[in-house]
Amino acid sequence: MTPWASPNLPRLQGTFPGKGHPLALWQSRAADVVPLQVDGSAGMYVCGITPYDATHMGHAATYLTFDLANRVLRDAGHEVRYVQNVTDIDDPLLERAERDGVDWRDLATSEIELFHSDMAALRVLPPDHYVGVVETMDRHVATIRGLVAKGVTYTVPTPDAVEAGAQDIYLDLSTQPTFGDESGWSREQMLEVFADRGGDPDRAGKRDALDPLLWRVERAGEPAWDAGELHRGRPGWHLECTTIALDHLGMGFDLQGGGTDLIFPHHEMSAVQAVALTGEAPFAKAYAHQAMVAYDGEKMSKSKGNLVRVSDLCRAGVDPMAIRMVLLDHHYRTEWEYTDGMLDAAVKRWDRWTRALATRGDDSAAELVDGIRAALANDLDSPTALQLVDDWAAGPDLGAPSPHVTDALDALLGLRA
Ligand code: 5CA
Ligand code: ZN
Repeated sequence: MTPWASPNLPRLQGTFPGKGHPLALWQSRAADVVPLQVDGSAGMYVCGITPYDATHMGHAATYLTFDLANRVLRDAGHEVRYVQNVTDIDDPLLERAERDGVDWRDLATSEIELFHSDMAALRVLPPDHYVGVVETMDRHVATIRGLVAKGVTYTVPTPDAVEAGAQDIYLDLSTQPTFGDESGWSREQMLEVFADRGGDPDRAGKRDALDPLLWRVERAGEPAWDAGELHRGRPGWHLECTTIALDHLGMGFDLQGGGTDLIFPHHEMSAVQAVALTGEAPFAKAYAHQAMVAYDGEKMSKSKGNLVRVSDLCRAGVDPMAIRMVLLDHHYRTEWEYTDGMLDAAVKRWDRWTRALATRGDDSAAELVDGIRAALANDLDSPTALQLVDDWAAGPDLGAPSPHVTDALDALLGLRA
């Protein structure tokens, strides 16, 4: 798929001395903030949307977090290979299309377009490889074939299959000693959320309640694709991210990202499937997860409907840079609840900054940029970075514009008037 158009990304190396610091991120396994061990170019995989409703502030927070990571890595001198998927076939999309009486393909197409305009408005750098599941179905089938050939799968009787005798395929987790390494969760923790997050712990015929679905054979009225001896069907959710990350980055890529609701099962299963297929580990060398953004006392979610949509705010005339500032003002590892007052405060803050950029001069630009670089490299501490800009903006008026600070705010924070 073609992603949204890229905003301009000013290069700071020519203007400011040195370059950005190496990015360090909190790793729950190490219980510490750890520098990424990037060797040359950096590979980053961020789980993309399931396009059945519009981008809300929670999604936007997640994509902005990895936009910051992308900007910090580039400013540190790395080329970034950024990969993002689009879950353009999955149960939630089919269910919403059915509920609304629309074709699931049309729903996906219109929501993907809306997502693109939201990302472009927020000045998020697009991925280099932006990959839908439907357009790469052969690759997902190839992954399953590879797993079947390894002898780590089994089939489960599927009486409601369209084709008599066709059976759903599962991964046998008892063959995978690395299962659990990504999340570090106990079996009890896993079982507690599995059903709520797309799993099917009670499916009759499974060897273990947690075994992930790899291939769902065709049911009446559901879309399905040819897969030869596997029978027509469609992949289980986690499989797409295994396949797409391996195809574009290979094992041992630098960073996988998403919201904390993806820690388990999604990232755990994507990783264990890749290990099962390749016999190598790890899948991703590091992970980062955006804490959930709430609204009206609950996690903001498309399924619950308690949403603040980016597109609605933009249509109401809100400056996307104010939206970006609201998001940047919260550290990615802290849960927070969106309130309307946050936008008003951000509009005023952005106004103070843009006035300072017109008259504050560039005399202390290098010092400011050093501070922003250090804050962002330290576990993407954007609230501290914003505070530094506040302090700078409150400084003496030198009666001259600040082109270097303007470029730095753009390159590092994605903020430009
Ligand atoms: N397509 C899958 C990933 S392969 C998916 O989770 N899609 S999604 O549309 O449901 O979510 C897109 C991204 O937004 C995910 O990384 C998810 O973790 C994140 N996300 C969803 N809700 C919130 C929220 N309330 N706060 C923060 N991030 C969220
Ligand atoms: Zn994913």
